[in-house]
This record gives sequence, C-alpha cells and structure tokens, in this order.
Amino acid sequence: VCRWFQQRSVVRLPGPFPWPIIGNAAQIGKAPHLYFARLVEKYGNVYQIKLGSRSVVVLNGESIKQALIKQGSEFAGRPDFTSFQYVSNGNGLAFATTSDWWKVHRRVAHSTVRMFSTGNQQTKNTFERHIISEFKELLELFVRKTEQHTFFVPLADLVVSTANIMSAVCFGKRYSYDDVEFRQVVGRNSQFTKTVGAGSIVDVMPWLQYFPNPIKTLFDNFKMLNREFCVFILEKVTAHRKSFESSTIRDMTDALIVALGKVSEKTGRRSDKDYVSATVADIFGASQDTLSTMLQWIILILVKYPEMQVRLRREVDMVVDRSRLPSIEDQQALPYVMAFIYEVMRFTSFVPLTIPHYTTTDTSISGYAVPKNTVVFVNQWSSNHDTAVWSEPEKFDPQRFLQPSGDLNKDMCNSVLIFSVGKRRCIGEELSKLQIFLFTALLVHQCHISTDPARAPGLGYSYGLTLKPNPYFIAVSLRDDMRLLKE
Ligand code: HJJ
Repeated sequence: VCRWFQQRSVVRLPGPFPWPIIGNAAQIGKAPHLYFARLVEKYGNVYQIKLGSRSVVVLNGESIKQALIKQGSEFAGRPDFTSFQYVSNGNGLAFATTSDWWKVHRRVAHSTVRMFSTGNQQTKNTFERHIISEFKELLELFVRKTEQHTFFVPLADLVVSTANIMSAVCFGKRYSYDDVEFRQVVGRNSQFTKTVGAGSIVDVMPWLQYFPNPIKTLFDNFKMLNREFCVFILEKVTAHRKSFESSTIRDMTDALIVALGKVSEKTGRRSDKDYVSATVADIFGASQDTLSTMLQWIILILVKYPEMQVRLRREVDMVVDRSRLPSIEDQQALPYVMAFIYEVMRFTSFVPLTIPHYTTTDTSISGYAVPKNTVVFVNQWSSNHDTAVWSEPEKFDPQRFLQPSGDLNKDMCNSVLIFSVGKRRCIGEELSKLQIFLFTALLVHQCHISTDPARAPGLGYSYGLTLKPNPYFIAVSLRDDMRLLKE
C-alpha cells in the first residue's frame, strides 16, 4: 500500500485521521463550520476529511475564490446526495448538478428574479409596496401580541411575513397569519435546512435511512415536507396555467411559464418535467428560509445590543421625518443601516457552509490533486472570521464597514462571503439586500423592540444550511400612534 501511494505523483491532501465506516463524522459536532475553522490551524486552508465512505475536500479562507472563481467550472457541480434528489425531484436549480439545461434555466431564473425586484424603477416600486404592506401587517400583529402577552417569540411570524412578501411576488397572493395550511408549508425550515446542510448524516451514510433510528425519522419527515411543499407549489402553477393570458404577466410564475416555454421551444426538446414548479419552488423556498433567518438574527441583535437600535434610529430619523415611511430611495443616505446589515451577515455567517459542491473533472487546488466527483465543502464562516481580513472578528461592530467620512466602504462590504461566488452564487442577492434594507429601516423608524430582562437572549443557534437562532422573547411598541401606518 505504501509503495502504491509513493508511485502516484500526487500530493495527498492533509487532514485528520479517519475512523473506519464513519470517517470523521463523529468529530464534526454541532457546529461543523467551527470544527472546520479549527482544522485550518493544523492543516491550512485546504484539507480533506472523510464522512462515512466519502472523501470531502474542505475549502476555507482565500482558497474559496481560487476554486469557485478562477477554476469555476471545475468546482461547480453538485454531489449525488440522497437528500438532494428529493428536492423538486431533482428538477430544481440549487441542488441539481451542472448540465446544459441547468445553465439556461439558471440564467432565466436570475433574470426573472430581477424582473420582479430590482430590474427597473417600476418593478422596484411594486416590490417596495409588497414589503411595506407586509411590514404593516407584521407590526400590527406584534403590537397586538405585546398587548396580550407582554413578551412573545417572533420566529414563526417572521417566516410567514417574509414568505408572504415572496408569495405576493411569485403568486400574487398573501396569506393571513392564522392560515394553518400556509404556516405548515413554510413552518418546517429548520427540518429542511438540517437535512440538506453540509455534513448532513444521511448524505454520507445513506444506509441509515433503511432501519429505525433518529436519522431515519428526520429523513422521513424531510421527504414528507418536500411532498407537501411540492403540492402547494404545483397547485399555484396549475391555477396560473389555467388563467394565463400572455398579454398580462401577473407575477413570477407567469413570467417563468413564458420564459421556460420559450426555452423548450428553442431546443425543440419537449420535456414532461415540470421545470416551472421546480424553479418557483427554489425561488420561493430559498427566499423565505434565508430572508426570515436574516430577520430573526437582525431582531436578536437589535435587542441584545440596544445601543444598535439607538444608533440606527438616529441615522434613519435624520433622513426620514415623521411625515413619511423610509423607502428604497433612502438607501444611499443610510450608510450605517447598510453597515449594520453587512455586519449581521459577517458576524452571524448564517449560511456558514454553502450547499456542497462537487468537482466536475480531475483538478487540483493549492498544489493538491482533487479527483473528479469529489465532494467539496465551502466554509464561508472561515472567510468572514479570517483575522488576516478582519480585526477582532468575534466583535460585533458595523463601524468596520464605514470610512472615516461615514461613507460605506465598498471593498469591505464585498469581502463578506454569504451569497457564495462564481457559477453557483446566489441569484437573489440584490433582491435580499433591498428587502432587508427596507425592513430594517422600517423597523427602527416605526417601533421599539425590547427583550424580557428575565430571559436575556444569547447568540446560540442550531446548525443546518442556515443557522437558526435559539428562540427568544421580545416586546414591540410603536414610536407614534397608528395614524401614519393606516394611511
Ligand atoms: C425549498 C424550506 C422547501 C424547496 C425547494 C423545493 C434553493 C440557504 C441556501 C440556499 C437555499 C436553498 C434552496 C432551498 C429551496 C424549501 C425550503 C422548506 C422545499 C423545497 C444557501 O427551498 O421547508 O421546504 O422544495
């Protein structure tokens, strides 16, 4: 065996010693991104671990841009993981590997998302109206809950709220906060993200799904939630196809029916696969999970560091008086709000690892050979806490994104890694930043949020594709009477 290793001219990737059968699965623990960041000290930015029977190359810090941008297509694949095949039956964009149809559909999806959010002034205005009207509903609910219970846990309502904004954009419809069916469909994000997150156990030890054990139960629930999610989306798409009129494109679903229809006409390949449903499912699913998680973190940080609320409010009040609401036009004039948002993204790194990648060909990185079909984990958290880039990365400090003049430091902002980079980068980045900006400005302009001193929240979370903060209690009071909101 020794001679066989020596004869191969490749340098073996460094990494911890793998146990039989499980490899390093027992070591990654409840916060894999932290374990991976610790291994950097011993092995450098690029190393290899073993999870079950799979070798996994872990990329940290600077190596990420090298692999995903400079060698983009070599690292752009997705693994054939068990869990990925149950998401939209493998017809979606985020979890399917690269292919001819994938490239075309991704471009279509990206331009459709832009068409309904940041594309031009008119779409921006429509998008803004959806955000503001949903914000008003949420604020009214929060005030009512504060009157009834003093302190309450806002997490589930934040999911419904962000899901409603995207439901308006995707399907032209919002749901009531007590709609049981809707709460169910969007209420399982933590099960979803736990199962598809990097290091998920079923994906590296798929045999666990075949006999009774806690992982089988989690996986069975995952299959069920995907079926229900699929049914919900399919109902919407079917109704859209029935009432479709090419002269009026009502929402993203209509736009995708047109655009993906054109694609299949052009290729002449008639497909029985429902790419429209799969694509809307990815857009709706991804946006409601990530945006609600971001808001959960923002509110947690606003109550944990009340001085942040004061600081943000001071800036917003200077630009927006009490006669109107903040708007997306105000973004340029509110650099501290943007610095705060970038710092929440960097500090929490709530997408700690991207969706796992896969090499599409034999390649190499940092002088190490990596064979075709190798699983690659991309540790965004490590890049956001790299002491070579960030001073005191463990400290929450929006000031790091501001120049002495008070303007936003664009270079620092671009150093935050949370939407990934290269061929698999997020297609919702512009939409998200706009929505989060407006929501944050509206929050500090319209209300004050506090926490129960008897149950002070920590920064704990549970791991998955997105990090979910542990439940915490808040109270919300309006800064003015309801007059402004009702107008
Ligand atoms: C879902 C939550 C779902 C889909 C899609 C089809 C694209 C956070 C990062 C990427 C987002 C990944 C994507 C998720 C697609 C969800 C989401 C849920 C069922 C779905 C990096 O979103 O509970 O069910 O079916």
